[in-house]
Amino acid sequence: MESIKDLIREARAEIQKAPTDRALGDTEVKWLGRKGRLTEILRNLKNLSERERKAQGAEANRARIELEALIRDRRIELRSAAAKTELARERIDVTLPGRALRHGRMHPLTRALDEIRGIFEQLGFSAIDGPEIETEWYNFDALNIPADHPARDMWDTFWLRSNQNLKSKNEKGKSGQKLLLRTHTSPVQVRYMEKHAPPYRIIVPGKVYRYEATDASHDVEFHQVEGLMVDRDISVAHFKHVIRHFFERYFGAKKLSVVLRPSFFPFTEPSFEVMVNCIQCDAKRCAVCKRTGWLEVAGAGMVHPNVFKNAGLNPKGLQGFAFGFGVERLAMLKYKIPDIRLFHSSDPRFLKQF
Ligand code: FA5
Repeated sequence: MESIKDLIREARAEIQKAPTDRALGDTEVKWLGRKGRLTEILRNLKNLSERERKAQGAEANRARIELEALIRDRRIELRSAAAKTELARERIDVTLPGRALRHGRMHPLTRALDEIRGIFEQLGFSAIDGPEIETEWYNFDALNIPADHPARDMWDTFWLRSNQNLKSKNEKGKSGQKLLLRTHTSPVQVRYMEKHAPPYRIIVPGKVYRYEATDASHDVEFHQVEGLMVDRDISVAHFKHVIRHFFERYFGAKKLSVVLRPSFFPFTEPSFEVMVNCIQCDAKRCAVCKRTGWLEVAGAGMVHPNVFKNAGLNPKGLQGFAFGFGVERLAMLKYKIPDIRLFHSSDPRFLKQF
């Protein structure tokens, strides 16, 4: 039988040399495991004479206790060294410059819509909503644009396939009406007048859709703001004042010239195109105003009597103006944005400028 003293010496050296916790585990198994060398000695004690058994048994038990203690100490040593290495590796250098947080910001269109709403609210106009999925009646017929009228071509339309579920009273009993994505915010004029008694002073900011090719100033989905002011004696002079005040405030211009050019909309009579002097070049003639010194900013006119009738009102003694402008186009002018498609690009280089 090996001398227990030699064994202990050998085991002690191995324990001290174990480089890792895992290697120490192997050493522990090698000496104290079920088939370990010291375990073997303890197991063989029964084959010895009683005298030898007593002497060796006591020595082997002492050896076991000593090895267990050595292993425990070495394990603590190795684990704390490993933890130190880990901590050093994970050390955070608090003096390194931090990464700047990117702040979210308002989309330029949201800003434009908020500003527009704010200016009109100060003039006593209330902002009203309407549905984006509209019936043929509200988008066209009620606005004095009957089917087959060539004026329908002014608005290239996205028609929807489903013609179901149009039985509500609002649809004037016209169930089976064709549905479409509204091409302008004007249908809300009729929807509002049906439910409220005059006088009116509303704006309708909202999304509209047109089935047309896109380019730098045309999109298939854009925003309009409709305006409607109706009472017994509202005239073109009132309109001119309101619209000039609005554009002066929106563009931050001290004095803006507004010119109404004759135009045609089936739902207004007379109808105008609203022109303002170019805020970009101050009439010095630039590419934005196509060297005319004027910008076309809205369509407008005096509400046609047929529109009052279609909303269930008696047009006698009622008069007022309506207008509609494109929000993207106004924001493009104000912030010098060269292409309308940038609004939907989600490009952070564009968005972070606002
Ligand atoms: C209309 O939509 C009329 N409903 C406006 C109106 C309201 C007239 C009330 C009279 C009374 P128009 O199709 O011109 O009109 O469009 C109005 C504005 O929407 C235009 O001046 C323009 O600024 C904007 N717009 C029109 N088409 C597009 C497009 N494809 N992309 C972006 N903006 C557009």
